[in-house]
Amino acid sequence: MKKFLEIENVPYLGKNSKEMFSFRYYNKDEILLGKKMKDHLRFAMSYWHTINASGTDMFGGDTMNKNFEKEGMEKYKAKADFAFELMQKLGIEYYCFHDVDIAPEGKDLEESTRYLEEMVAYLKSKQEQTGIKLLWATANNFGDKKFMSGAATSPNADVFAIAIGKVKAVIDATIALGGSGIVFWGGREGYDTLLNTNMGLELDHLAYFLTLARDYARKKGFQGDFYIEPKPKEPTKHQYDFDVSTCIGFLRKYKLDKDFKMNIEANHATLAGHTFQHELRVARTEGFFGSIDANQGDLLLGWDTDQFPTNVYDTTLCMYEVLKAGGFTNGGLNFDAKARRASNTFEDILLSYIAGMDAFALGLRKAQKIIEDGRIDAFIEQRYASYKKGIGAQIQKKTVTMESLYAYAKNLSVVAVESGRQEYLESILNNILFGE
Ligand code: XLS
Ligand code: NI
Ligand code: NI
Repeated sequence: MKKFLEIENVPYLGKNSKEMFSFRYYNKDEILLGKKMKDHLRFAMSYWHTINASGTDMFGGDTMNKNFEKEGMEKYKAKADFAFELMQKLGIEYYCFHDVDIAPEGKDLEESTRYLEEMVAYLKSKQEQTGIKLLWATANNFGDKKFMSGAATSPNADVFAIAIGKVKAVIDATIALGGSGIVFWGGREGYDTLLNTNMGLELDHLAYFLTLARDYARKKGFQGDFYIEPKPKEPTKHQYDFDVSTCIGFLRKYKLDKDFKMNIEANHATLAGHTFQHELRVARTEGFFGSIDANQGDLLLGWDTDQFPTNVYDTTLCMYEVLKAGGFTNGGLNFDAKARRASNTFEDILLSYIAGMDAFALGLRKAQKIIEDGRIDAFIEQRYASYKKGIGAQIQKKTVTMESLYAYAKNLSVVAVESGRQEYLESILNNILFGE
């Protein structure tokens, strides 16, 4: 088996390739539906899982060392070198980070910001050398002890102030690096017990926090998107950003809906009791589709396992929603995913990205087939045909009244509701996925 350092880049060798370090479905410059695959998919590397996570879990320590035998700032520079080398090998053009992923933390906000700025300058030069871009950045406002009861929703005002200060530094970093998004995932913005929680106050604070961030970033000329990343629980028992619907209601209430979209994570959708496709569909229908944290959970485990996505049904239905939403604008597919604890070599990092990228490339190819095949879309269209004529057309035009509908309906005795044909449609999906 080849070693990480021996692999210059991962080539596309087609679906019959037995070469371990090759793409079988992801052919980045191939045109599908008028666009290069890489521009449909806009893959991004997540710094926290890929560059920092080292296998630690609740029951044991590191299984991998990603310190490159360096300390302090030098360690973070070595990590950045590795990050860009990895992205180049894989042909990944975007990355995402938290403030604390890219730079060490200082004794206070001022010192941390200085370190961050130094690393931003370093990353900027790497971006210029390679053409790799920042997809989005975010503030880690959940890891440190002071955030134990939340950040924007902390009962302590000093914590609110430090947290927004960190967001300011992240906004400045995003602008400096030309990033197209800023993510807010409310790690501990929620509660563990209502016995100690003023929910109304916390929600108001959260909205004010986001408003301050939005206004500051816009004032500084940021034109990209702000994203809320919904998640129902973990680490708190109940997170305020529960799911896409909840977040949209919140954003509309506080008049943040023009600037904020959704960053939808597959594993968070399933934790909320939804499918990944459901969350994407809600966002698309409501005009909030933004970006995606591409991963998958394990349905037998009740937490955010952040596995690399390999389930082709899910990637296909995801890409179907993305295509129907008109594709990504500022967003992309960020692999918020990590190789398993026991997949602990640098080669595994490559192999897990290859698995995820190929699963989405295959999903894109299959989603295109679903659309071109047309049977599923035609079925849905036909299913609502009663709204195209007669009383249905009037309902559709909203020209009826309660009285007119009553008069119409009062003598309808036999109503022929047609079959939903679920099993037939599932077999069509299988036919499209495996029919050749
Ligand atoms: C955690 C989240 C997190 C966000 C960024 O569950 O997915 O990684 O994507 O803070
Ligand atoms: Ni995420
Ligand atoms: Ni997550």
